Amino acid sequence: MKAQLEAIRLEAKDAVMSAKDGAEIENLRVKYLGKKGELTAILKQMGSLSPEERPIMGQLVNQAKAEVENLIAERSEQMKAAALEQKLKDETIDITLPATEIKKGKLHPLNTVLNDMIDIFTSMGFDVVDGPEVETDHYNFECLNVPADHPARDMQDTFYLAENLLLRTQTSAAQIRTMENRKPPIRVICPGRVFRADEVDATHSPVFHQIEGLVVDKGVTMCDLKGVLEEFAREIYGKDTAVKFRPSFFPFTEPSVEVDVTCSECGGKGCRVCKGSGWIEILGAGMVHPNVLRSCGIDPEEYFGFAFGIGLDRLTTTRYKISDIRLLFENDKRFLDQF
Ligand code: 2NL
Repeated sequence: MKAQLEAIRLEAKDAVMSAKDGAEIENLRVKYLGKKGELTAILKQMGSLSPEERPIMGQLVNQAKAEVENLIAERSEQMKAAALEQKLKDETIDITLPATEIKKGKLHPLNTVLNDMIDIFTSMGFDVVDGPEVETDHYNFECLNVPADHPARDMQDTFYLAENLLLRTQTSAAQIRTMENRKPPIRVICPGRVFRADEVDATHSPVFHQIEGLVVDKGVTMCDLKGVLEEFAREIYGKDTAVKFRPSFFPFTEPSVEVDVTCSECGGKGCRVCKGSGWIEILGAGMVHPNVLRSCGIDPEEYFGFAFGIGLDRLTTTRYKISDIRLLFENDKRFLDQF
């Protein structure tokens, strides 16, 4: 019986140590330790032994059972550890693989050009101010020396919301408020959306964008206006850009000018873009009309100012050679992805 036990013990040990998975281990547990298992069977045979042999044999069987149990536990642990190892190996991330591309958004071309302009003017000491898109007749026209019977009102084909309430036709009102609320020296630019009842075509839109600027201080002259606007034009169009000031008229400035730069398409030779003239008009400007200063509580005997208005949409279409202003507002992703 002893020899039989020893054979079972060795066989069990071998079998457990070479078991390959949990199911096999479980089968072995049943085979050797189960109710009908081989070691249990030996215990049952003990009736045939002498009373002296019985306890010795019982101890041996129990030792063998304990040993097989320990082996099973040990082998299970080993297999769990090996499985974990394998799992970690299988799930390793290869960090040398190229990453999936993250799609970054980008600025609308109008905002790119606007940001450039803000950089240029803030570097010259201007603040950026903001205002509402719905204005009163008073701030949009009256304060700007455009009384009710002025022909400029007809020219602007304004969107009225009520008798004295309208969509602003220029961003000047924000600057009027700045003059009311701040003491000179004043240096501000005011970018924003403006509205006119224009017929839509390749160069006109009822919604467009403007950047107005205003400087008010003692001793400000037309030379300051020229210096600031020449510097601006050269920053935007390049160092060699020629800048031309032509006399013009605006109700809110006197004298008034329109400013042209050498056509960036043909370099001044004349082409389709500049309609053969070699020049492109980029802005209107002038010395702030004394009536405008007075309407904001600034004494025109003591202070002078200059102001300008720049169309952002035109600047953007010429910079990027965009043939139709409507492309800026349709927001077709295929178009916008090009910038
Ligand atoms: C243009 C050019 C201009 C102004 C806007 C302005 C603002 C204040 C006082 C005086 Cl608060 N003027 N703005 C001046 C000259 C021209 O715009 O082409 N407009 C249609």
